[in-house]
Amino acid sequence: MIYTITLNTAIDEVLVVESQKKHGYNKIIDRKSSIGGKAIKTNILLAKYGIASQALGFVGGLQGTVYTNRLKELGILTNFVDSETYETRKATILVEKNTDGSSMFVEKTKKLDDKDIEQFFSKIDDLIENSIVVIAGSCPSGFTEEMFELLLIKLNLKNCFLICDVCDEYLKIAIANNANFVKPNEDEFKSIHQCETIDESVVLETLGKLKNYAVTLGGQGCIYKYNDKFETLKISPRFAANYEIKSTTGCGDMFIAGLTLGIINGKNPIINAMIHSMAKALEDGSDEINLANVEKMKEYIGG
Ligand code: TA6
Repeated sequence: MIYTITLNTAIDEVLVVESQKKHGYNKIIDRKSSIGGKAIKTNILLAKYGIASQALGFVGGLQGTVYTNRLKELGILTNFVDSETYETRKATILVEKNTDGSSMFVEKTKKLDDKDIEQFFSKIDDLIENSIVVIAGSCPSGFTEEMFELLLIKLNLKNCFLICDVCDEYLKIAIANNANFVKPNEDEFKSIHQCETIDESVVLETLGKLKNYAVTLGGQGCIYKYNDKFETLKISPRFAANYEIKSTTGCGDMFIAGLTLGIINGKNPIINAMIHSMAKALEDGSDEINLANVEKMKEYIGG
């Protein structure tokens, strides 16, 4: 079984406008509701390929009920702690058609209580061993750095393959605990290593102790190491010339989802990560991907 842990769930309201008029009248030309939170995108992608997975983490409030029901409709097994104090957040994602930029506004989280934490760790103790586990996204209030480290230690002791898409102190904890794969983007990398530009030497210097990792560089591609292969993978400028990039929000999540798929089916995980991430950029929704576009992305990787 593949497990994902989305500690901080959210429902994303995606608003599409021509281009944002600050302090002005903005006509919404499209809106959609996406399933937010980071690790959950792995469940969503695997479900599209008919691969079973289980989603853990925290939900709460009315949004939490909606969140869980939508996942069940997708055939995803959910095993969240349903908190009485914490609430699944609402995020608003503003997509501007005339740029490939999108802006995200994410609610502050309410606090988990001790009962929630206890329930969560007993699920981890009872459920998971010898599995691939994707942990991605922020931690809600009440889930401390110490708890995050305890989670990694427990999963390591259970012989799990840990894929972590986290940032700041949590990224440092994932590196210190030898996560099997980490994926900082440019900002997240710079949050743990001050540098002007990210090149292979600073990546090796910062992440070199890990066996597998990728630093994603948006439309430029990524610098990765996987199974002792270290290289830079570029995205050809022909990609943006041939396709309308609608929204890059969620591309990092889909990178992790594609990587997990590649590990499961034994096909190059990093290429899988890239082509699914690129295909997601062609959609407005933060959880959206058209599988018919995925293979077409391959020709744009490299020169
Ligand atoms: O990366 C996109 C996204 O996962 C959105 O779906 C939105 O829910 C947000 O980021 C959640 O990120 P966070 O780090 O707050 O868990």
